[in-house]
Amino acid sequence: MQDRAITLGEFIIENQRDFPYASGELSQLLSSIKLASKIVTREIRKAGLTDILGASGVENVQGETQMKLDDIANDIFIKALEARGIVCGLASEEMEDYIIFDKEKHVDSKYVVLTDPLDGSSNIDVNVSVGTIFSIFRRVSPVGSPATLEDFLQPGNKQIAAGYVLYGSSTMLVYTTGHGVNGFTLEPSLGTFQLSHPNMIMPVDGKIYSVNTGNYLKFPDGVKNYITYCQDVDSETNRPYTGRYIGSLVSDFHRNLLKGGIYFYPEGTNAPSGKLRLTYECNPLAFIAEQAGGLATDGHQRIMDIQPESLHQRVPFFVGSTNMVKKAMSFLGS
Ligand code: P6P
Repeated sequence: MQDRAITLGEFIIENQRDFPYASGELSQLLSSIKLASKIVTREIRKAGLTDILGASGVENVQGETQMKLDDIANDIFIKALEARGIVCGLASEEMEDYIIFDKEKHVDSKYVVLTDPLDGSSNIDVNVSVGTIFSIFRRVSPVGSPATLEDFLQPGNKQIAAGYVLYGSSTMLVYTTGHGVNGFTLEPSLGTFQLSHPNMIMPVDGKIYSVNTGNYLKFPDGVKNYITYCQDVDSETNRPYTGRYIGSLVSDFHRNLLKGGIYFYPEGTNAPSGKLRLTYECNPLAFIAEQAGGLATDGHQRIMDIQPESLHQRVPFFVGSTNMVKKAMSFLGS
């Protein structure tokens, strides 16, 4: 009998003990994310043939141009998560406020989800890979009552699961429940995610740095000095490093997770607190990074120790190989 890779559903059941408050709840939750990611994959793979490329004509709460697929992906995740009765509310980059799912059907729901349903969507029109990022918390408000803002503003160290979907040359789902990181690749002919990257480990060192050097003049001196360090010639420390910046966070993060590297979006005069959002971009990727042996900080403190003050709060973000992030921090006075 030909061996086949274990499916995501089989993997979850085998590892159900890893998910607190178990009784199959993780499998239901991830199953809805699986379904949504397959539907998003279908929409993305034919985007050039349907009228879903380009801007939607509105701006999101960030004041950024919303792409048609941002809105479509957001709706897909809302419907998929609402269909299962275990999530009581959802916060998303595409919505100013969180939404509470129907109280009757979700009266016993224990979890909330925060997501960037389609990060890097401006790349869609030029056929560059994009991603979904998600973060899962156990609610802190009483079960049986509507979700509250407090449920969504928990520090990242309270996450019970987090992950991303990369819509790249293949569609991959990578997640953690705090017991390591595992990657699953969508087998399109079967429509199943199959374990392709078990126990993912981020190299503690790397030779790749990902930053938008177009903002160089706007960066603080410490960041400029670290970029110069990356570009200096020093064979003993494998420098100059290679610059790789796709402009799609999930893609840059995933490559650095596999090969080693650092991604950073620091504060600058163009973005006083950086660009990336703490709750649904930095926290979930920080959870993945740390579970894979990497590190994620705002340049000074662990991302997952930051107490969020608002849903769309931005923070400077340095994430990747531990030794590279620590080196960058040393240039920032940390
Ligand atoms: P910039 C996409 O909008 C995103 O949130 C990340 O995916 C990406 O890394 C970053 O912003 C790109 O921003 O300012 O370099 O174009």
